[in-house]
Amino acid sequence: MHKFGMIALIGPPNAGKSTLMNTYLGQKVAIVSPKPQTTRNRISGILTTDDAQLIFLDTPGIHRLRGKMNRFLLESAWNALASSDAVVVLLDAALYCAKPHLLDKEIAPLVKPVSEAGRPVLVAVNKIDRVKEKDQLLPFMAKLAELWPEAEFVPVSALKGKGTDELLERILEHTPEGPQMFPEDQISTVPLRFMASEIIREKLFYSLRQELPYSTAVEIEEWDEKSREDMVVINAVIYTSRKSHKGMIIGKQGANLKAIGSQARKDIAELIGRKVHLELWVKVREGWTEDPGFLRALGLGE
Ligand code: GDP
Ligand code: K
Ligand code: MG
Repeated sequence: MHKFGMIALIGPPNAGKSTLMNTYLGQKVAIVSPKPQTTRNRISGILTTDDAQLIFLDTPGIHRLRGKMNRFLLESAWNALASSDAVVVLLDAALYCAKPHLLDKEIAPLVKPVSEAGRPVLVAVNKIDRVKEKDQLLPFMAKLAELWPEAEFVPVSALKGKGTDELLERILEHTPEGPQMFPEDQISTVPLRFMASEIIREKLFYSLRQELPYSTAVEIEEWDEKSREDMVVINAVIYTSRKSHKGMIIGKQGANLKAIGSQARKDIAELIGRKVHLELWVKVREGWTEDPGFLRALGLGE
């Protein structure tokens, strides 16, 4: 029997949703960073095995947010839930073992709305590699089971790939029968050029300090596979909402932008399996996070 299903990955920012998806796909599809809200759009990853195909819907973290863009982030998480066959809720076990009160603040509010969506719920108790006192884990799991009686619990480390096979088996138990929908070498339902723009955004996140990356967006202006036989030529624009940020992104004598560009070029080349020539530009566009037309153009709004 062949199975096909959509699996929503939800949970607070930084729980490890994007990391888990990338671990399953063995390739970087979703951007990962230690900063919350790195995942803006809903990104899907396709896992194809001999007898199943799973579409993982990676979502932005569910938390209280303000502003138009942020409302979109929240909506996209709930939409993923609505179109899924099963939901995996990720949580950072190390965080809640150290600060139990955060469990009530961040996870308890999810129980009712997620359970009411009527999908099977698997809770991936993540980052167990970081739980220092291992004997904390069992009482913690017991507390979780009390909080979320309808859920199944699987301790994992998404980063180290521990417990992830077990989690996958449990996911497959809840995956309906269905035919393979995508070719086996396709890793995402999202176009490559969008994935490339996400890679550039990831490098921005790593290289910029504080709040700055949240006011940036990346648009691929040109994706040329024909002009040059040996490589793909890509032109991308980094938009920022403030003039003062432009200089920070570019850095002294362009050093920062150059570093972002060379790191992104490597990852994009790996993603598409071809050499890449990448040009990055920085443009100021004031108020873009509140501009519905521009957000739509970036795929950040309906
Ligand atoms: P998301 O916001 O839920 O998508 O979380 P990310 O996947 O972006 O991960 C947030 C941070 O947690 C990153 O720095 C990851 O490397 C880290 N992380 C994710 N899973 C694990 C894990 O199992 N163990 C450890 N130690 N770190 C993890
Ligand atoms: K993150
Ligand atoms: Mg993410």
